[in-house]
Amino acid sequence: SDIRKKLLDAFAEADGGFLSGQALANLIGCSRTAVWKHIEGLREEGFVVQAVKRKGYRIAETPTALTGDDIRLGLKTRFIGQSIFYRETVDSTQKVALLLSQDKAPEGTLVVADEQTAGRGRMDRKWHSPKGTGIWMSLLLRPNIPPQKAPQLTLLAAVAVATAIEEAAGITPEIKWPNDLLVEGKKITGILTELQAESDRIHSVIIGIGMNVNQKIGDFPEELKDIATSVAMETGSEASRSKIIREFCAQFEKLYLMYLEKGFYPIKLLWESYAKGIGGRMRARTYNGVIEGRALGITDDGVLEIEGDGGKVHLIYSADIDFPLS
Ligand code: BTX
Repeated sequence: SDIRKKLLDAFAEADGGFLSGQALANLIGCSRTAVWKHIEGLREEGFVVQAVKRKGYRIAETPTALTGDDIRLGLKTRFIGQSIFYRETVDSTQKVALLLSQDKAPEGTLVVADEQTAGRGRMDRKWHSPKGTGIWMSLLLRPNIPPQKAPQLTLLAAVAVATAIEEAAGITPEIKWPNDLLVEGKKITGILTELQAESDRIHSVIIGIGMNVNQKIGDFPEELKDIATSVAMETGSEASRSKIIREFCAQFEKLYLMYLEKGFYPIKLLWESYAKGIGGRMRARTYNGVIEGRALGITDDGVLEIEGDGGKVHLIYSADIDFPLS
């Protein structure tokens, strides 16, 4: 609610310091009883709120489990993540976001779940989303751009995720075109962009992000052990999922506003600085067959260019990429 949000903003501003009940009531514009009720609500969510006579309240500890309010605590964006829809378990956050988008949810709405029972990747592949370990989220956007430019948003999201992991955890992932983030060749994040559009107009774009954060090797099923990794496996210590989500929201908003104002070019430059495999040989498995050759880079529209052995340059809009090739 609005009161809850203002309360969290006030605590974030106080940065672990005390705020009196009266000061909170004045700041928020509600009664002290309402403040007290919301503080009880925070406690039920797992926040440790200390109350000291004549000093007031302070947040001593945030919950270990992921909660919507924990994500909100200290989120400094204008609209990305300002409306958070958190659930412990969903089938897929993509599905929930689609329903919310049809229900007129505002741009920037973020659906976050602690667990997905039917998380999905591209082409109906499965996305392993076990409870309590990763970030499974979907972001709702309503950009005023032609539908064919929507894939640029996948690349933009990849840059935002890479930067967020860098800022929050101190490791630098590489981006594999178009939608994988890798560390030492292993997948740490996957991105799935889904579009609802007419021929010339976008209704909504839903960007799904699955990030492995606190899994240990034993948490992955056999078939993923050699190809997947997590933030904790790379850094050796557990990371705060809510902090990474806030960092992502801040990075995404900055890049998205820049994109809407200046177009794709600045995003392209950032994307290239994280990209892996450009300049080397790649194999692209597309709907229409396999193309092999040297990856030249991406166009200003985010399309991958591969120069075949005959010298012909192929434009790749959608494919699975293999490299390095042996
Ligand atoms: P993708 O099709 O590029 O990758 C899917 C493939 O990745 C799977 O076939 C499997 O080999 C591998 N994989 C599955 N789970 C994991 C995992 N946890 N870590 C590493 N590798 C894995 C990538 O699709 C896009 C994934 C988007 C997931 C998000 S989660 C929030 C949102 N909701 C939803 O249902 N999907 C998105």
